[in-house]
Amino acid sequence: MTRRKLIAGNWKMNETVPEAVVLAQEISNLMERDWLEMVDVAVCPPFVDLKPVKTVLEFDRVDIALGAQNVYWEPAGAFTGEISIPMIKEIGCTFCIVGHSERRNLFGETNEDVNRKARALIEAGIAPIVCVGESLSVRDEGAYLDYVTAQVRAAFAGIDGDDARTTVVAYEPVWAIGTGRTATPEQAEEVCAAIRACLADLYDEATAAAMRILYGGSMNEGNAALLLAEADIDGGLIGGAALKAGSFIEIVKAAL
Ligand code: 3PY
Repeated sequence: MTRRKLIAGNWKMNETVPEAVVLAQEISNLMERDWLEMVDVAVCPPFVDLKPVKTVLEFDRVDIALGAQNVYWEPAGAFTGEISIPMIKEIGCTFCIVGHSERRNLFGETNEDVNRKARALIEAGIAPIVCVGESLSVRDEGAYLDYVTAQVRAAFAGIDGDDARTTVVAYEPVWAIGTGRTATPEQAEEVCAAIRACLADLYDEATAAAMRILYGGSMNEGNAALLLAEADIDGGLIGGAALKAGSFIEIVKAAL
């Protein structure tokens, strides 16, 4: 099964609106349009930047998808400070990151929250990018495969196989996020293969083989090619390197 690779930039809490417009414009300028026939590319800016970035991408007619970094599962109501799925859908988001370790660790997001968000996104036709990954202490204790696959099982609870196929999983070891330390291709592949085996167990081989599993955690232009060459790594969720148009473009090229 050949899976089309996905390179998604997670801009995190970076870029004011004018800065985001410049970055989107730089990415658009550097992106050869025929690359986008071979690889899927998405950018996930902060909420306030979504519309201005969408405007740049639409004006340039560049087929780069838009994703949000988080969302709340209720459609509307008294949830001060939250952003709903209809809001991001109206702007044109086709992806939404859920359960990034920064949200789990800094904002107390639980496996149950991740599952509710993923289910609500699927219902609305937006593909969740479900993030999973172990901390350094879990890795050092040795039970990291059990830990990560338990996160996967919790995130996919109540989601059927057809819907699961529309989602993306991102393996992001917490010890490799924002630390400049990257998992080796072998370390990343070991966990991505275990995630695929877990999905095959939850659903079936065909469903697992159809689903994209990304690696995230300090992927950059220097290490992307080797990581992306692994059998079960179908793309990258890119942090810091997504904020430099030239670096992001090199990662896209590595995925071709
Ligand atoms: C990183 O690369 O640091 C990320 O967290 C990507 O989501």
